[in-house]
Amino acid sequence: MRRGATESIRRQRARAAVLLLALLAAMILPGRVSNAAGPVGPGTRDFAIVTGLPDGLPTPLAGAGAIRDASVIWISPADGIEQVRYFIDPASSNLEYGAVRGKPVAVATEAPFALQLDLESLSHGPHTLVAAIDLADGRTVVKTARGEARGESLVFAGEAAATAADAASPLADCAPLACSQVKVAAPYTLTFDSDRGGLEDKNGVGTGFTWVDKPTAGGTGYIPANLEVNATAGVLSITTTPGIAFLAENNQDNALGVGIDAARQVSALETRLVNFPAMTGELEQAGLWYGTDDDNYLKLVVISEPEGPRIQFVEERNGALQQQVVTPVISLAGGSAQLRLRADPVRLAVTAYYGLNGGALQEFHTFQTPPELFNSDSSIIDPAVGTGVFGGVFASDRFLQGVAVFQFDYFTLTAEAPVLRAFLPMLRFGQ
Ligand SMILES: [Ca+2]
Ligand SMILES: [Ca+2]
Repeated sequence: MRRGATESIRRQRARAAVLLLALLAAMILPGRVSNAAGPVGPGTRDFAIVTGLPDGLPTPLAGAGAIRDASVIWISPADGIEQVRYFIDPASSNLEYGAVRGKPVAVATEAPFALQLDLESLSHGPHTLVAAIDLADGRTVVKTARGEARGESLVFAGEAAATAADAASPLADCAPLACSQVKVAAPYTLTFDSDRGGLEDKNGVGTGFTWVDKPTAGGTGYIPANLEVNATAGVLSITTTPGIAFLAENNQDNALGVGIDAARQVSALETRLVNFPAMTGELEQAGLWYGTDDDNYLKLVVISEPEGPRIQFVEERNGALQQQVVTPVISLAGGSAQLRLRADPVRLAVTAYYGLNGGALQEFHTFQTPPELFNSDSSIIDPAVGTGVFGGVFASDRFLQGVAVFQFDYFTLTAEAPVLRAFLPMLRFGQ
């Protein structure tokens, strides 16, 4: 009995030690903390494509290893979902519309919104599975998973591997500025009513931005002739080109930004668009971007879709669509849209907010994002710049015949100290 009791205590101690190690690991590896904590609060709940056997626990698809013929996939949680449209290898032109266009391979209209994949119909090789989750409140959330079909199974190896092209040169091209000017200290406020130095507009007036994301497709991406600081009105006007960063396009012009100390602070980027041009449904768009390059970024935009304008929040990861969410059609009758991105390096999460026509800012959606968006990969950081993460404003007319002019009232970068949530369970453990 005594021996048994001692072993029981030993086992408890061993378990406690394992728990302590797990907690320490969670503190060292912020990704674990974020995954364990997950998105919290109303409006930030997120969906995942999951799989499992009918009587088993659901596993997120990316971590599932393989789907075999007995497996189905579904969406978790099911609350608030009206229907799920599943696509396999959709054309990127269909993904560019916030709610996803084209003919789905299946539409699930009842919880748990499941799909039984016909694995034998898939050719050997890589495939992209896309779930367009239409919510009862009119939003559509889009989630993707990439797998490799091998006969009777579909193997999900996690995320798409970074391509060689993604491995940026460690030496940044900061022209026309010096690399030491790129990273800015928060708070950083541009109201466009004076010359703030940095990148100049067509009249030689400084916009205050210090970085242009260089398009992978070529060129500098900096077209000062399309930029104008109107100091009287206090706005920055960007005249568009059709270029965009979306997937393999990588030809966005004038993606203006600043260098951000993304690892050490919760960074909030904010802007307000005013005096909208005619929105003609050709995917004209303008808003905020945040990321490392044109294949690894988030954008939060007002986008003109055929049904009307919407707010769209997108994550592109390694050149592929990772996730996106759009609002129902909105009214811009009041003539302004406020956009905010809040990037949290501890939770590895970015939350989007928007406010319309002078109304209050409301929380839109939170994406879990990779550590690379928080300067985890020092190999791509030029020490002269001191960050590999940037963010700012951009605009594109996309499919419009002609140009659009978008006006930005301000841009701000503010910072808060990150909250180390991992300490909370540590304190409870010690009691
Ligand atoms: Ca202003
Ligand atoms: Ca891209």
